Amino acid sequence: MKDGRDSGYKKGLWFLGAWCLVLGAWQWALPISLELGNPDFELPPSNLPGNSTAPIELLNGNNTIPGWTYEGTVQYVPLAAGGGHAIRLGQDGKINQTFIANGDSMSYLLTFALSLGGQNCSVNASLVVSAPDSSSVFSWKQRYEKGTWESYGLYLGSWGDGESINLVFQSQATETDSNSICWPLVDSLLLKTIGPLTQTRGNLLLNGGFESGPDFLDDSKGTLLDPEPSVARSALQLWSVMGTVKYIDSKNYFVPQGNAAIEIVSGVSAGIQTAKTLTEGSEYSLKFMLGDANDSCMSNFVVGVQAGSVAQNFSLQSNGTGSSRGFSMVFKAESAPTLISFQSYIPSQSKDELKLRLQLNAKLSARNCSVLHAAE
Ligand SMILES: [Ca+2]
Repeated sequence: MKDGRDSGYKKGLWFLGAWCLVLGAWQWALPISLELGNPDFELPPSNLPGNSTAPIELLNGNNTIPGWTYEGTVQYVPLAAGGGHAIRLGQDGKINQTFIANGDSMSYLLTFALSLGGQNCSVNASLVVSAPDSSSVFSWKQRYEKGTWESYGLYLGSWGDGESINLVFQSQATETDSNSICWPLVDSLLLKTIGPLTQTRGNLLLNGGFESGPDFLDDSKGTLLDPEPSVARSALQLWSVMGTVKYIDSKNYFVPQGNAAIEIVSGVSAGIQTAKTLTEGSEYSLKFMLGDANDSCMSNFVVGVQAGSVAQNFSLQSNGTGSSRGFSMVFKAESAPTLISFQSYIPSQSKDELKLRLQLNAKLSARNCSVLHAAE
């Protein structure tokens, strides 16, 4: 009974905490979705009826596709029944679209669906997504199934109001024999802007609830975030990314608190890190929540947490039913900005742990300060 009451009490606090964080995010960093032209490629090329079931139509220079211009080998690809259409970027394939930046000091975050690799090819071409001052390469990774769709999030840049921004997708292959290459498929673009983040009440960490990040596609399997060493250029605002982590939403996943969380797969080297200037010699407490992914995996999972010079492993006994638990760690600030990181723990023997997932929400406060501890 006591556990039940405690659990209800905790849920109430989590809810209140989440409400404060979300309110803070809305107040200071209004996210805006921007409309790109034909972002899902469902408006067909000019010489192709929309209901075409032809396997592949080559965009050959005699037609146009609404919203986009293209060069090289670009194919308009019908997907499985009811799955709509996508673009395949073949040899030297490139599509681009120009949009006008709206508002100063906004971060532009892009989410898109990408399918890399195929069953019958020895070489997988990569995809390069670029905008003024930014260029990101997406390559097939061994741990993902070839030819399946994944959604990726990335930081495109930050520009002045009214600037003309050229968004470019192009294929990149190191091999010259194009017959042995599988080319990338692209679909479902979502563009979003976020203003500068401001500290929310009771939490010294900016974006500690991971509410500010790229958008999620409908029925999202989570948005993958590739390694990004710079907090200023990270799609997960103000957190650098080590390895590849997954950004998940509460609509499609169990999330310990708020609308979004970071999922770290156990056994794969990955994590996130931020930095905060604190008062030297003062004690701080870092509170965070860990939750399992509600995927029926029963095991003990471990995350390595570091705040300044204090490093500690925390473990959560998961019953695979979407449970979560709050943890905290006390540390003393030093003169340099304090680095705070959460990293997957690599088990040396147990293979069972490879499948486990971990979700995080983090909060930092000065000790003995009267604040709402959502994770307490
Ligand atoms: Ca589509």
